[in-house]
Amino acid sequence: MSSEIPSKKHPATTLALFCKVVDNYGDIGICWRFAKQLEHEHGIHVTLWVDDLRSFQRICPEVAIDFDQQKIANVTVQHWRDQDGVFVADEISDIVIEFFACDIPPAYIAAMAECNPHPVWLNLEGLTAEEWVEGCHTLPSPHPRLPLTKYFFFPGFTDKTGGLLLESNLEQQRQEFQSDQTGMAVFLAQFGVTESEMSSLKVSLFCYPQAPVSALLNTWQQSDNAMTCLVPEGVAADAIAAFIGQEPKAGASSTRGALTVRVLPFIPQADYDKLLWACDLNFVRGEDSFVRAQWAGKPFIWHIYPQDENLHHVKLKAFLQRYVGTAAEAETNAETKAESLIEFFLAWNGAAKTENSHLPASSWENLWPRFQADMPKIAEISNHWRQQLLENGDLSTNLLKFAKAIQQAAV
Ligand code: TRH
Repeated sequence: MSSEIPSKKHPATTLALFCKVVDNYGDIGICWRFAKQLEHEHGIHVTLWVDDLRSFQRICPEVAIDFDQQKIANVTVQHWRDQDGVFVADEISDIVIEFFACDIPPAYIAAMAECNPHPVWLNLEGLTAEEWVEGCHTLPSPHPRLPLTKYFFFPGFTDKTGGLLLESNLEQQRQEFQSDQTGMAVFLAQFGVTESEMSSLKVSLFCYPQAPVSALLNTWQQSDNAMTCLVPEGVAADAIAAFIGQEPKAGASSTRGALTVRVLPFIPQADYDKLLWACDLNFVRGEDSFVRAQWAGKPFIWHIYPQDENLHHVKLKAFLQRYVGTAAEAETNAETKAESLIEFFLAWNGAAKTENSHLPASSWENLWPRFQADMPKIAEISNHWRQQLLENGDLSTNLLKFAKAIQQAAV
């Protein structure tokens, strides 16, 4: 190598994270959380390359959509406009991460090959509880032409995977928030939640449009106890509009029978955890909110991202197997396994009994009281699960450890 080629420092201090927003908020949601943690907790200088600043702005209002480059929370945010561009070796980060196998610009890859040593190149994959992930985690994939190797890095639920994103102070923040009743009331009051609603059964609702929301709202309306459903603007819009009888804009609300539905503004990501911590039951979806609900340790229902040929049902069942199965195994009394939780997960995702079939309204009326009666047991399962996940370490730390091992092996 020529002496003009810069030598990279050890340990790694720079990292480029490439994020293509496929849809919704999960891609940027995960990358933003990850970038901030690397920067703040590990002192890594992160450049987050993102192609869709508008989606980013929805979860992080500080984002300016017309800047090519900006610094937010110390992270350099680079608008990734296209695959063009000219790159030289000294612009290349020590660690380069493609999120969800997005293709990074060819000139960037060519410049990576010019670096000495080469950067650590990782493909950060999507989360699934399926067993095959353990066999693929950290597998190398040599570039067909260039002297570069890309490694697969899988988040996951076991110690044979990369673990889950978790900030080091999250647990402490959660405990502080939940032990401060006044603070929690102030947080909820900003969304119009009244004092009597504070003491009702509080539910946050985040799901895809296919979820059987109307049937559930109808059941809750007839519940024996008061319930408050907090739903961010844009979520389950048709069902919410039908319930409240008006456009489901932030601030809109309606009470029918035992149920009050309140439409919240879409909350900045930093506050979304607080909503999960303040509620008794959380409906979450996709990947990032799903993981946050697990750290919240409250009962939750997951609406999985739908995939062709019901592939998502396989993933859903793989998760349930681990989540309910492991928790039940750990108990001496196998009765702690909550059947109603499994039933709810499957029914909410159209995976009950025959594939793709949603439960008829009468079945929700039967399922909900059983689920509600099981909630203390389900809360125990959630807590047990959270403790177990903590033992796998967190994704950022695990990934940096792996990157360091690759760097050391290359020296
Ligand atoms: O938005 P999602 O459905 O995102 C994704 C994408 O569809 C992606 O393509 C797919 O691969 C992935 O799911 C599985 O759900 P998710 O992952 O929960 O991301 C939502 C993000 O939005 C998360 O970071 C939390 C945040 N959020 C807020 O900041 N404020 C809110 O009010 C809500 C409801 C969510």
